[in-house]
Amino acid sequence: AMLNFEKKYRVRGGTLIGGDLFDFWVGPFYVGFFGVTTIFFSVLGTLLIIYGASQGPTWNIWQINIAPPDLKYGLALAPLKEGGLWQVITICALGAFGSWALRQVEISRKLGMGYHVPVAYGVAVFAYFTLVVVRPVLLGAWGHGFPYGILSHLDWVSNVGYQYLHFHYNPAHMLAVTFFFTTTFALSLHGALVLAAANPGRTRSGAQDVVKTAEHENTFFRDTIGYSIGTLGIHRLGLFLALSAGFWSAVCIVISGPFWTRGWPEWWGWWLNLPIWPL
Ligand code: UQ2
Repeated sequence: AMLNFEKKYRVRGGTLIGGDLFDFWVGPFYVGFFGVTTIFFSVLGTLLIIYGASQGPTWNIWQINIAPPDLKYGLALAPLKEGGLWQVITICALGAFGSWALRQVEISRKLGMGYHVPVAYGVAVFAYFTLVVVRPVLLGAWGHGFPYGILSHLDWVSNVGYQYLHFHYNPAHMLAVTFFFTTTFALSLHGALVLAAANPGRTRSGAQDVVKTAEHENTFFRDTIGYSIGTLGIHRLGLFLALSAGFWSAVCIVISGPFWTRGWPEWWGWWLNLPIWPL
């Protein structure tokens, strides 16, 4: 069933491809050209993962693994059962993610909104793209991509980390981790503040109190730390922090190998090499 206010948002237009052809809804879902391509790539990719699992040694959900090609194949296409499946699944994943982003763009245009949502989503896709395409290409082999499997991708992260001795000394990794933590900190402050304003409890006379306003939210933070970033500001800050986390994650992995091949602790030698130290 459609809520009666929903009708007013079911407007024509805003499509990038296909004109009116796919400009319709199925139940609550907008379809569009990119809805069709999203379904196509998602279903094909999922079936290929299931086929890959059927060719492997186990159906144990934790142990299923679809590995990228051996390094000897370089940047060429590999035989299906020797990493070729991983290559096709990667194409399906990027096809689905790209389609999903463009579907967000079409819906944004249809509603006359900014492109903030597809841009934000695009940063997550960019981080994945960096991991499975940019870095492998820079290193000269698809075998540098990560394997698709629950435990196997964890092992990959651990092994690649140890390859650089102590990954936490990677300065871009430090920035990424700091942004991830700051994002959760900001969201916890924001979530708590909004819920606190919306759930005022009872007044001293015992009557149910009314919901508080943005002025109360500002006052809470001015009273506690002398500064309020504001109701619009907290959302700008949250978007910046979250996108920065994804961005520096991509940077920290793409520089590991293509830019720096030794242990990350050693990178900090630049500090000791400054010409400011007495003999
Ligand atoms: C705020 C505000 C909100 C908020 C929050 C703040 C009224 C509803 C959480 C407070 C946030 C500040 C002071 C920034 C903290 C900085 C970092 C890096 C975490 O002022 O406006 O709107 O939700």
